[in-house]
Parts: sequence; structure tokens; C-alpha cells
Amino acid sequence: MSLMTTDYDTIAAISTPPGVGGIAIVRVSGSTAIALVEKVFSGPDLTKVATHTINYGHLIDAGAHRETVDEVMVTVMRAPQTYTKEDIVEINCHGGIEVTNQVLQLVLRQGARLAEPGEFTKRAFLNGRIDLSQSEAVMDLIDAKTATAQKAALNQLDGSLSRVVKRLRQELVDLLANVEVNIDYPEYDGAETVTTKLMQTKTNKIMQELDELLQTEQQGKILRDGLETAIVGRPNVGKSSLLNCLLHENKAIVTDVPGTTRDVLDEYVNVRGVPLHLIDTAGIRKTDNQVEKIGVDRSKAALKKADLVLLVLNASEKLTAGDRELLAATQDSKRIILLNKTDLPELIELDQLDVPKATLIKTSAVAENGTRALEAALAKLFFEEGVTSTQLDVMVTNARQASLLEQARSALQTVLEGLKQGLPVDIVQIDLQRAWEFLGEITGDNYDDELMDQLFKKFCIGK
Ligand SMILES: Nc1nc2c(ncn2[C@@H]2O[C@H](COP(=O)(O)OP(=O)(O)OP(=O)(O)O)[C@@H](O)[C@H]2O)c(=O)[nH]1
Ligand SMILES: [Mg+2]
Repeated sequence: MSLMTTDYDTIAAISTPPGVGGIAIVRVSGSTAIALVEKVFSGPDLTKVATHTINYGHLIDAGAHRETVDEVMVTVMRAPQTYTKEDIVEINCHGGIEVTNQVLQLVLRQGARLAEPGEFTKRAFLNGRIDLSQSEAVMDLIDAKTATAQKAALNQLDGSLSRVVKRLRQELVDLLANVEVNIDYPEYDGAETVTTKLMQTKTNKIMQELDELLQTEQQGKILRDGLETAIVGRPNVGKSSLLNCLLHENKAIVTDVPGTTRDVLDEYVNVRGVPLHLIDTAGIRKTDNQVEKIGVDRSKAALKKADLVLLVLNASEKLTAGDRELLAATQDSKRIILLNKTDLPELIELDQLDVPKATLIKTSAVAENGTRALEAALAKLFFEEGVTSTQLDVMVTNARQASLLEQARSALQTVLEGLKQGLPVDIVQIDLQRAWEFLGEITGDNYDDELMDQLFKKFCIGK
């Protein structure tokens, strides 16, 4: 359902990140926003200035002492061409924590309410400026860790997914209309068989499109959260040293004591456009040390969860039973095997490594050799065998959307099975209707309040 702009109360929040900066922005939205700021603003009359103008002046606390709170620039944007479709005032104040808070408090004392996380975007949705999948794109855009992720989010904000979903819904409606005709005018000869055939073909086609969308989900997740990449190996082979090489900083503690890394350490890093969520793990071995044991268990869990495994071997030693166990444990994972410490004489039995050559990379973390080859291999794996930028036009980037697509797909599956069993079209149409409803939840054409609250709570305050 699309709602007309409703008169909600006026909300305010600090929209810039907390902390010290050159400027900070306090955003106010709602029908009383302009009048409310005008009460404490000394400068041009904000209720009279043209829309989308920025106005210089001072904020005055009208209390007993009439103190000047700050020298500010105030942007006035009148409905409906604003982020929320309501009147918006943005106060650009000096970016100190104390100043910004005082400005916010002053605005709140004039009758605005502190906005909840994501409430500005929620209003944009409630007032019909963007749909639910676009709201989620706003959040993804803020969270984007790489240029590729940003592009995907921007596409979705532009409504690319919504357009596909809306078209599919329309096709379902057309199909349902056809069934209605069939029911209302049964005297049409053969209408029933035509409708069954049509329904089969159309349902199949829509299901195919849903499948294609669902296939983009895995890629979308990687773009958003990074490729979950676990660096594993037995103790002391140089895992933490390699992490530091990829990060270009000494983040992880490196010592010559086996069992140095105890806790799983993770970092986001952008390697040639590939978003990696790198996880340095404790060296895997049997141990009686309580703390190390926990570390080893966590390593094993990280290994299970990983999209990609970087298995590190020490090239200057012979293969050990531990190495062989890890080679066997990771053989079904997407993996790259790093032969580290190649600056030392090579003792590893390469001929006993029964793995494709392309997945073997020689490195030396101390000499910083091989990191380029590793970066190239990661990019190749990612762009040639995984996500490619050409597929980014429409992408499902979010688990909620994927699950709804999945449910719509399964409803259509039920339709097809019903038809196969010879059920009359007016019975199977119930599942067509369900598919239509699931798809509607993606864009928010169908929504319930609880879901919406959950969704917008994930936003930051001020957005
Ligand atoms: N010669 C040489 N030494 C290395 C290389 N990489 C790491 N080392 C050394 O090997 C030792 C162990 O390195 P770490 O990076 O702590 O190894 P780790 O695999 O993280 O070890 P744990 O955390 O104990 O599992 C340190 O003394 C490093 O300086 C390398 O390529 N060549
Ligand atoms: Mg380590």
C-alpha cells in the first residue's frame, strides 16, 4: 500500500558521526521543523526564506541569559522535495561534541522529539519516497566497504531490484485476473485448459527469474560482508605474519613461540577491489593448555564458516602429520595453499602435495615476497570464478529479501505441483496469491509494523 504523506511529529538528531569534526549537522524533520528552529535562530526569518537555501545566523538559547550557542549555517528544505518528503531543517554547527549536543538539546526543548535510529529513512518510506528494498540500500550504502559494494547498493537505491520485483508481481496479477475470467465465465469453451497451460508456462518463467535473482544473493552477501577468509595452519608457520603483510601493518602479534595467537583476530581489508574479512586463527595442534585449546576450537569453527581458506604451510620444514590433517580437512573448501618461509632452504616435499598448481603460492612473510602473487590469485578467484561487476545491475544484497524470494519461489512450486496433479486453477491460485504477497514484502507494498521497526532499528541515529 502506498501511503499519502501523514503529519508525523517533528524529530531531530545529530546526523554526523559522534566525535570532533570541522562541522556537525543536526537534522530536523516534520511539519513544525522550520518554525521550531526559527524560534532560536537569529538571522533571516526561516519561515519566509526560499526553499533549499542555506542561511547564516546564530542560535540563541532564549533562556534567562539569552546566550549564543553557536554560529551556524541553516539549510531550509520544504516538503515534498526532501529526504523524508517533510519539511527539513539542517543545522550546520561547529563540530565539537559539546556544541553539537547543545544545539540538539536546544532544538529538542522547542518541541522536537529525539529521532530513533533510521527514523528519517523510515519516514522516507512511510511517505512513499522510497520503498523498503531501497531503504535497505541506504543502509548498505553507508556500510559499503568497497567500491563494488557501493555500486551494488547504489543500484538498489535507484530501484533496480524493486523494478524487477514489481514487474513479476504485475505478471502474477495478470495471471490471477485470467483465472477470475475463467471462473466468472465458465461457459467459454476450453477456457479451463487454456488457463492451465498459460499458468504453467507463466509460473515456470517467473520461477526462473526468481532463481536468477537468488543466485545473486551469495555474491551480494560477499560484497556486503566481505569474503570470509580464514588463515589456518599449524602453529608457527607464519599465519599472523601473513595477515600483517596483507594489512600492511603490524596488527597481529608475531613471535617465534608456537601458539602465539590465542584468540581469533579479524580485520576487513580491500585487496584489489576484493572485500576480505580476514581471520587470523590460532595454530591448530593438540594441546593441554586450556587457553590454547579454546583458541584451537575457535580456529576449527572459523575454518568451517569460511568462504575461502588460506592454508599456510612452512616450506622450510618437511610436511608433518598436522599439515596432512589440515590438507585433508580443507580439501573440499575453496582454498589457496601458501608455502611460507621460502626465504629459508626448502625442505617441504612438493611432490607429495596432491593439489592443483594454480592454488599453490610461494611466500615469505619476512621478505614480503609473494604477497603480490597472493593478491592476484585472490582477485582472480573472486572476479573470474565469483562475483563479476557485469552482474551487478540487479543484486539481492540482503537475507530478508532472499528469504522472501525463496518463499515466493516455493509457493510457485506448489502451484506447479498442484496443476500437475490436475487441481483446478481456482484452487492453485491461492498459492499464486501467496507468491504475490511475499514479493510485496520485499518492496514494502505489503508490510507489518513489527518487521519495519526491526528493520529500521539497524540504522544509525540521524539517518
Ligand atoms: N624466515 C621466515 N620466518 C618467518 C616467515 N613468516 C613468519 N616467520 C617467523 O615465524 C615465527 C612465527 O610467525 P607467526 O606469524 O607468529 O606464526 P603463526 O602461524 O601466526 O603462529 P601461531 O600464532 O603460534 O600459530 C616468527 O618468528 C616469524 O618472524 C617467513 O616467511 N620467513
Ligand atoms: Mg599467529
